[in-house]
Amino acid sequence: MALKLWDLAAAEDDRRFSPYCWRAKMALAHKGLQAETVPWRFTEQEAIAFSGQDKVPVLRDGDKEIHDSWAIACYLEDQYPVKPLFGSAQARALTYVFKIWTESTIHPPVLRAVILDLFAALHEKDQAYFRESREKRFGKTLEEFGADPKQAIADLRGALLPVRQQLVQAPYVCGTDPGFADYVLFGAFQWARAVSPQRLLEPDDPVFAWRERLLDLYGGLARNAKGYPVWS
Ligand SMILES: N[C@@H](CCC(=O)N[C@@H](CS)C(=O)NCC(=O)O)C(=O)O
Repeated sequence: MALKLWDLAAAEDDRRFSPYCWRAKMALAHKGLQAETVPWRFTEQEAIAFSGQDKVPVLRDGDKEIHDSWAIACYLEDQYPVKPLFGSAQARALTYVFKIWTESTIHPPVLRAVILDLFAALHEKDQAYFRESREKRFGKTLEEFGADPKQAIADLRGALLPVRQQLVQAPYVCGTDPGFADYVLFGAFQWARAVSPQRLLEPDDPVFAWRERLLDLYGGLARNAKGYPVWS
């Protein structure tokens, strides 16, 4: 297979929890492309050293190497123009803003809600690295960072307001059809679902119904992936 994606895995090879890798997998499926996914752990730096950096997703397409989920989306859009992920130059620019918003406003409360479950789900060879690198980043212990999942979930639900306003008038963030902005936000939910039974959304939330639609796309690619059932 020409396409290969290095994809973050937890203790089990098939528990894939990176929000950035989920974006890339949904984008590949959107384009109708099949990729072999390679389970990768934080401490397997040498396996992706060929990319010249230390993070996943990394995509190999024939003799090309692309890393960073945004770069992968742009590469797929330009290389495989069928079924656009953005649709226009303006939409690409606005999706970039949405990606930054998601990472700065949505990722933090999701991580606060699930971090202790995530830590428990990691491969044991990754646990010391994860604890040390994240505690340095947060300036507190994992236990302190994840001490109030209830508040984190309340913060997340509040932060989703602009998306919720859109989802009462259209099935997707991108309107009538899903696009890369949907996959960017959905990655955050797959991150949580892969490692934690926390109930992030209530069934009467329009974001819940949107997540159901995303879970069902492409033959249930995301729903069939190892993770906790979403509550209904
Ligand atoms: N901006 C990058 C971020 C990628 C990223 O942070 N990936 C994480 C996994 S979720 C990673 O590989 N981290 C390696 C590490 O922390 O050492 C993207 O959008 O792809």
